[in-house]
Amino acid sequence: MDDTSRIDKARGVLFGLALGDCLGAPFEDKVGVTDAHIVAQENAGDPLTHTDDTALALVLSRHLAHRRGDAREPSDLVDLDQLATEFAAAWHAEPWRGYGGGVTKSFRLIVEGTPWRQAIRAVYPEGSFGNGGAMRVAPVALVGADVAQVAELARRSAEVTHAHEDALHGAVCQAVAVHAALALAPDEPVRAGDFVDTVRRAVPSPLWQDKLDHVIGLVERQAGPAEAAEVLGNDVSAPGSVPLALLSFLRNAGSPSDAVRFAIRAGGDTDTVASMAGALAGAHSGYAAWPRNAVSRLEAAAQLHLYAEHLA
Ligand code: R7I
Ligand code: MG
Ligand code: MG
Repeated sequence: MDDTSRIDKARGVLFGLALGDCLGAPFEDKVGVTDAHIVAQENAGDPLTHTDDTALALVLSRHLAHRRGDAREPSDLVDLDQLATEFAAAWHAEPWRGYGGGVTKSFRLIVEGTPWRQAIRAVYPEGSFGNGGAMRVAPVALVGADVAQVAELARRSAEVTHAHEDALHGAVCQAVAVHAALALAPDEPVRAGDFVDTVRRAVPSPLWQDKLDHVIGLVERQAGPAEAAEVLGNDVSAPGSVPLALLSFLRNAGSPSDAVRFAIRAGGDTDTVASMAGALAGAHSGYAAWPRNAVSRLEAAAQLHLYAEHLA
């Protein structure tokens, strides 16, 4: 792949992540949302404001961009102590971005000086199974050389806030899927069976295998958003949202705006599911496939361009 296509795809990922977050946020837990409602949001005149999903993806992008020069081993790209501090500082600077209840408490403890490993078990002793690790993970897919590296970086980026195995599987699932979508040419059809098999090998747990089987079944019977949410879930847990994002992409491959709209119409945690679906769709189709009017109004557009160029 030449440099121009790599940068276009990296922009596709980061702008898709941010656009899904911004467009999905106003529809959280709303029922009866139609494409017309979402299109009106896409075409509204005001700047598009993001939530915690994009805020923390920007922190992770900056972290990876800064560490690229020094990293001797690929795993050095994520410095756990430093990343935990950077995430907590981002929350502290903008606590109004819509953060989850558990991470809010952990971040406060970290800012006050509690070591992160202790802080992240203060609310949920087994660790949070929220989708926070998965929602922000896409940038690691831009820097990992292969599936094994992407999976390792995904786990490291997630474990500084989420200790529960399902949250870590969620981050790995999303990151490996973004990596697989980056490897396809924009005009190449996505073979859902092969695509899901690649992801499946990275998340060896009965719950995730079952979820991914359902994804294949829903693709085969061309399920709509309501049925998808019913079968896969659409909540703030990692297993209840990452598979729905993957399905939203697979059901609308080659048409990124439709992938985001599908995710929003599925309801529930719409900012996060649409953001993850947007990262996947952008990884496949590239930046040029996003509506120019909407991406130019993203609050963080300048930073997204910068990090996409750095990480590509
Ligand atoms: O995972 P996290 O960063 O949340 C991300 C979500 C996204 O939808 C964002 O857009 C934002 O709205 O929040 O934050 P956590 O607080 O770790 O987890 C999110 C939620 O998952 C928590 O507030 C709980 O409702 C739930 N949760 C749990 N509930 C019971 N027991 C997570 N872990 C547990 C648990 O162990
Ligand atoms: Mg959010
Ligand atoms: Mg959310």
